[in-house]
Amino acid sequence: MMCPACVSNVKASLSTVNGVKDSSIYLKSGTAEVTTEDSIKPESLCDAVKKVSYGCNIAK
Ligand SMILES: [Cu+2]
Repeated sequence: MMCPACVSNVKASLSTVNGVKDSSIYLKSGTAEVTTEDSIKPESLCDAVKKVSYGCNIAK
């Protein structure tokens, strides 16, 4: 993630995942904090991010 456009791309892709309630993207650190329902696996979030061509690592 390099610019605000990337941030909105990632945020938009996360919001397409069923069960995602909210997300905050931090451009400086290149990280995202996502609030989801308990049934959502981090992998599903990464898949969504990768679909829009960004890298993804699960931080937990
Ligand atoms: Cu960008």
